[in-house]
Amino acid sequence: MEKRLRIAIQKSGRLSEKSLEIIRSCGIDFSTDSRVLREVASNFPIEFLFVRDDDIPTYVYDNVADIGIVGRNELDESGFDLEVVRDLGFASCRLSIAVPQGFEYESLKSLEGKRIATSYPRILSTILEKNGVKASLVTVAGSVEITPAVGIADCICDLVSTGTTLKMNGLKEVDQIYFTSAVMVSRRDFSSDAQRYGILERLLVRMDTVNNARKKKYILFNLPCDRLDDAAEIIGGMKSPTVTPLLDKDWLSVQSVVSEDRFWSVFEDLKALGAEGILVMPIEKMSD
Ligand code: PRT
Ligand code: ZN
Repeated sequence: MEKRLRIAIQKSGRLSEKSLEIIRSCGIDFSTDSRVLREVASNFPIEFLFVRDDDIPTYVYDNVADIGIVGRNELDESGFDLEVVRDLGFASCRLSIAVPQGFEYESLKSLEGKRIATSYPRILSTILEKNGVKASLVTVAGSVEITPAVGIADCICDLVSTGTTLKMNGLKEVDQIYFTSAVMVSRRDFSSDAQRYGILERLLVRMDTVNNARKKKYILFNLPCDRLDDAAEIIGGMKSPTVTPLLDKDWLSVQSVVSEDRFWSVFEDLKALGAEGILVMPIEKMSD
């Protein structure tokens, strides 16, 4: 029987939708019934396990799943030595120290001897240790923000994205100590399972192809013939722009690919150079 790549994905939460979208953007079809914990794709050898995000590093480490999509924070907090095969960049946020009004904070040293509530004791204690700070950690699974108000901690260390939750609980973010986003992980020795690893490689090629395309735009414009060299310079890095003659012998049609981050400056410079009829198109897939 053909082996399948087993991927662990968060069942329901901040990572779920985007994780599934990444797989779908690779042309992989599957149905998602929220009651089902296991699902098989119809057109690619991949099987999904829908689980809590905290369990994903364990499942991958214990060979229950081959790969998983999880926040780097959960991976580091788990302590399992897994391979990060791709940083996916979404669900990014930070782990911050936040204090109530009246708490004088200057640096991590201000935490000496304090009680800090957190759901990330491993990550926090590593950072405190590196900075030579001794504090007592109060580990809580959730609602960390409430702990100073109820008197079980002096301050907190928690994930922050917009900062609204801290403000609503009368806390002030004073130090950003760790940054995280979603990552795809595998076991370090996974390549020894040649068949399943081969499926992962196929998946990664598809993911990279889609990702490459998202960062680029396809641009097409008409240009007076004598400006072609200048246009090539503006676009830059273009090995072989496709240049097509037009019926009007003084004009050419030029096509190229431009990265998203440079797009507007290229567009404006081409316009200033005399380019006309500039068409810009998204690219769906792109291989190097
Ligand atoms: O049920 P399960 O265990 O699977 O899910 P969960 O509730 O443990 O996790 P979930 O879905 O909340 O978060 C999954 C991952 O998303 C986290 O591990 C992070 O990697 C990432 N992420 C990104 C966040 C946030 N942003 C975030 N803002 N995780 C949590 N928060 C919380 C934070 O703890 C705080 O309570 O949101 C609140 C702060 O948000 P702001 O916008 O008010 O600052
Ligand atoms: Zn969780």
